[in-house]
Amino acid sequence: MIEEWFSNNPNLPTFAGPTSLFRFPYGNPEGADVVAWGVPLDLTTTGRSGARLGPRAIRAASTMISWGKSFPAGIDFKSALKAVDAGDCIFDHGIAQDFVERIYEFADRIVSANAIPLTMGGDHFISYPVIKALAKKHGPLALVHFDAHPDTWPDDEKRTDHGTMFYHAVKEGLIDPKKSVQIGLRTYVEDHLGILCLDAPWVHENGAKKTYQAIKDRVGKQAAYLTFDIDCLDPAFAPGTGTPVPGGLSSATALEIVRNLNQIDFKGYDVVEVSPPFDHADMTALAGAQLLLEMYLLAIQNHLPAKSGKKTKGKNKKNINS
Ligand SMILES: [Mn+2]
Repeated sequence: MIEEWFSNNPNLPTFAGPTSLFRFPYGNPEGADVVAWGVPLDLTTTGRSGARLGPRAIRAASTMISWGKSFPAGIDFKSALKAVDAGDCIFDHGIAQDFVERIYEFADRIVSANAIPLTMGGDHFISYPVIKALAKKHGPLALVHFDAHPDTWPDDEKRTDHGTMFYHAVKEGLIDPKKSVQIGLRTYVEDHLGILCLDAPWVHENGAKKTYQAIKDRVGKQAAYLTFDIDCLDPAFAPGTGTPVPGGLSSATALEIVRNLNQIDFKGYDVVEVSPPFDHADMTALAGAQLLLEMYLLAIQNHLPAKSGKKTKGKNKKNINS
């Protein structure tokens, strides 16, 4: 029956059945802890397009890792939280000026439902309206930003693209640069706007452990947002992207860093810039899906203590009173 297709049935074939992210059931944000959703937009790319096909490819690739328990912690992630796939943000590609508001509305609905957005891009611009919706609730966010590019190139007020949206986000006070950090960069920008930059050579020299420790030191207890542009990975590991730059992180290094970002108060996560037309053997889509799984596991670690803490507190109170 249809519900079995979304269950943790070990006999569920990876090559057939539904392609929601991690085979989460489809559903609305209200009542969910984590909401996966896609933003199939690539209208602001400066290089090769195709990231509009990213959400579909990431979902399909995710069926390969949607079963069993997580590695290495052995978390039964399918039942740890209430997670849903809320589908894709819909906008009319013929009304380009409309899409910022459409993405913001979708993100705001997730945030208003007290759920954590787990977003699939789309080009990197899509992080901007999501951050805007989160900052409205939580104040300026610490940005943890994996990328080959700074995306803080200066821009004027009338335009934004996938290389300038964080310039606007800092200028608008959506991001707190003093608490923010960029990882894996290998393109030059004159001004990082006060954001700490651990560029790719720094990560290669210092390794994963010093990198995640530096990120945690930088962010502290600030409400944070994790965004992963897949081009942070070397093109050898992620060829399917619009603006690849040689000299990037390996999948192994990136996964180790992200896996160890527990104890950061992430309010949302995304993976962007997966462009299936330039991919081979689904390797970039699979890397994106694996990173989203690591982010979801972070959400479980961060969310569960709060949930069970509330329950315990309630129970204790009741016991004392009774
Ligand atoms: Mn990039």
